[in-house]
Amino acid sequence: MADLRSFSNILVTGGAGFIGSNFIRYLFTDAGFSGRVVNLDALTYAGNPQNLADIAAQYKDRYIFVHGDIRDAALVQKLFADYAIDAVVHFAAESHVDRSILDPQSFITTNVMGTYTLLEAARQAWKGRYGDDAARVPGATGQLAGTSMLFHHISTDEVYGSLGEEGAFNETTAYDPRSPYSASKASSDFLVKAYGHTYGLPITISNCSNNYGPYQFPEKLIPLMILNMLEGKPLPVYGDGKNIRDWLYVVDHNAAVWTIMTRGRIGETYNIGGENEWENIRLLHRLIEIVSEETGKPVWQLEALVTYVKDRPGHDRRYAIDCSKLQNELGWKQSVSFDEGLRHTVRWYLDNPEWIASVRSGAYRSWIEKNYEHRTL
Ligand code: NAD
Ligand code: TDX
Repeated sequence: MADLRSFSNILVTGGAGFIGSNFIRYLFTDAGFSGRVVNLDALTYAGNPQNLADIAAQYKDRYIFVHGDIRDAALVQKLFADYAIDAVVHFAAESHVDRSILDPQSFITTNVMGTYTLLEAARQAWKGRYGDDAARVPGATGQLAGTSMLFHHISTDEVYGSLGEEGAFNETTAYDPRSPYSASKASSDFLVKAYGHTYGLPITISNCSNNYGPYQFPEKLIPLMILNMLEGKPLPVYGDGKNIRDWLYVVDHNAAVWTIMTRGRIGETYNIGGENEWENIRLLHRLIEIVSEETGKPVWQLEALVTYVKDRPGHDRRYAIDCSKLQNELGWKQSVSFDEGLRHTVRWYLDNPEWIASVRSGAYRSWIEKNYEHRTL
């Protein structure tokens, strides 16, 4: 299928985090992108510019890192002007559900206000270039033929709420966010949709299931469990361990994002998923087998670390994604099997002890110490 649009200067927000850094790597190494990337990241505890040290060295003229905040309107406006931004991929967010339960404020300011700040800067910078507000025909997409501007918003399946034993979320499922994190992401999705409808801003949105892979901060289930196994620490399973998540390898997520950016219909939402549902406890047993095979630690020794702890408040029971729209309309398919992806991820954490040491900064450790109570019975 032919690409509908191409870009010259892409503003990636949150490009020092897990998915964003993998996305920038994907742009330079797999996507055939020949333009310039501006990576705007505030370097919170989750942002690590080292994730892209090799890319920064290799693509000096085409990769620009800006240490700054998406809530800083003057900075964001200046970036649009200075770098003639024609596309935004908006990853920057507070992303961890447990943190949102303990301290929701930054989730609201970054995920909601930050998204608004970016949308407004895009609207002002692109005014008149995609069909300006006054001239726009109501109901039209707002994009003029031949223009390539695009605001792509990265969202999550968590906005749809929690499923029972059957069924899957599709793009028409009603929003029902249940944690401060998912409520803040839902709010940002609505703002993006509103800018599309009201101002004709050329937008697309993707809602993806749980990602895993290299560079994921070790607060999320898979890297936390891998590192705790390596260090002989307890493996905390929330509640009865039977909550279900759908898992997708991060590179497959990013390939889907690029597919939507280059070929997706303006104004549309696309769900992205792995068709790969796992109960947390079953996933942990599989991970234990892989870590055992890769390290020689006996399975029984790792199994002995499994510790059931108090459940996450409001813990969503099951997520599952119907991504047939993306598959049928745009021809996206995932390429990495779960077993392959998990093994690659385990090896990556084994091979990168310096990365682990660097993300385990004082700030991260003190957060865990302060909040560890939440994790124990
Ligand atoms: P992450 O926490 O690893 O990275 C977030 C990045 O955003 C960090 O580099 C951080 O420094 C930056 N950031 C935070 N606040 C900022 C601010 N105010 N200004 C500028 N930069 C800021 O998150 P992730 O897992 O890579 O998730 C990226 C996006 O994907 C998020 O929008 C998240 O909601 C979404 N998402 C994640 C998953 C998942 O499984 N991780 C699944 C679906 C959707
Ligand atoms: O120590 C743990 N023990 C445990 O049982 C942790 C950290 C998690 N869990 C459970 C909670 C969830 O059921 O494992 C599951 C996965 O937890 P997380 O890795 O925290 O992910 P989740 O809450 O599902 O949210 C993730 O996927 C959707 C990302 O963090 C979000 O950013 C994304 O939007």
